[in-house]
Amino acid sequence: IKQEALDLIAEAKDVAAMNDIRVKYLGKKGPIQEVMGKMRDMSVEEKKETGAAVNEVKQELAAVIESRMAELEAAEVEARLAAEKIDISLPAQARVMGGKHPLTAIVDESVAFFRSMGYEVGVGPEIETDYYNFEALNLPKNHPARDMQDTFYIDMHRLLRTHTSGVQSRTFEARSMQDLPIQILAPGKVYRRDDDDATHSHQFMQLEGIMIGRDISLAHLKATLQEFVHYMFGPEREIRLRPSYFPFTEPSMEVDVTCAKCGGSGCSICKQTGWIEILGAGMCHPNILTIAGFDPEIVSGFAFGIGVERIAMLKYGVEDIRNFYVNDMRFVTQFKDWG
Ligand code: FA5
Repeated sequence: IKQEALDLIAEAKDVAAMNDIRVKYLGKKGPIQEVMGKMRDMSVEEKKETGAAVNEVKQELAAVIESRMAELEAAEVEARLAAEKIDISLPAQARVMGGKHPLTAIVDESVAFFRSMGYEVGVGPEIETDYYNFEALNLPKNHPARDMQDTFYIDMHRLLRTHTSGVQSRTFEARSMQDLPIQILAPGKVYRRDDDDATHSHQFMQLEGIMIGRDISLAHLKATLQEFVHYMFGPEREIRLRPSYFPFTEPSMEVDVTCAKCGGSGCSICKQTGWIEILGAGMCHPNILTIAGFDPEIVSGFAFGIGVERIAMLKYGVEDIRNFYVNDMRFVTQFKDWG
């Protein structure tokens, strides 16, 4: 029995095999236990002799099994460690980093520019009241100019703001003569019931700029916008002010920038005019200042509303505004390193 067990032990390759051998030879149903069971019927003399022999075999086998088991266990741990070893020479897996959305990049750049000119950043709610979006901006109910911006109404008094100009009314109302000059830039989303096409979206972004103080003139407005355009598009780009109409500014104007593609000579992008419209602006209407409690004889100011998508389309050469909103990774990842 002993030799048979020792041969098997020598052959065993792993801890599991050794366990089987231990159970087979030293377990309750093993041959050693069987011999010990038979000892009951033996004479005292035989019992003594057999007992001593069986015990010796049992102890020897137990010792051999134990030491072989320890060896095999150590070998298995070693093998596991070798297999798990981290290879620090392997190249690291590159982490996929996100990037700024092009519209966020334009807003951030604009905020940096206007901050450098002394503007603070303001915000207004996207769900606006009829009062701040229209009435306080010189657009009483039934005013025909309300149709200029087709509105998503929530109920009789609340709507999704159609422009960021509500921030004008809120700002003027919250400030007084002691706060002059007031310079605010308010970026944000706006909503209109426009049909989506290559240049119109039912949800888009505007940057509202407001400056009021003493002796603020159209020259300040023009210089501010010219500087902004140079900062955004480069020093060779010119602007022109075209007369327009907004109920909250007088005079009102639309501002165009020279077309980058043709440099002003006319092409398909600028519909042969050489110019592209980017924003609406004007001098604050005396009624607006009066509604807000400022004396228009002493205080004057200007405001402008820039279309963020328009700027991004011109700057990055994007031909369809809807690209900004469909989250196609092939489109957005192009701007990853630009912001
Ligand atoms: C306004 O919204 C005025 N509140 C701007 C203003 C502010 C005038 C302060 C005077 C003083 P307008 O509707 O023209 O104006 O919109 C301003 C800009 O938003 C446009 O020049 C254009 O760039 C952009 N815009 C207008 N409608 C859309 C649209 N559906 N999709 C994308 N951009 C648009």
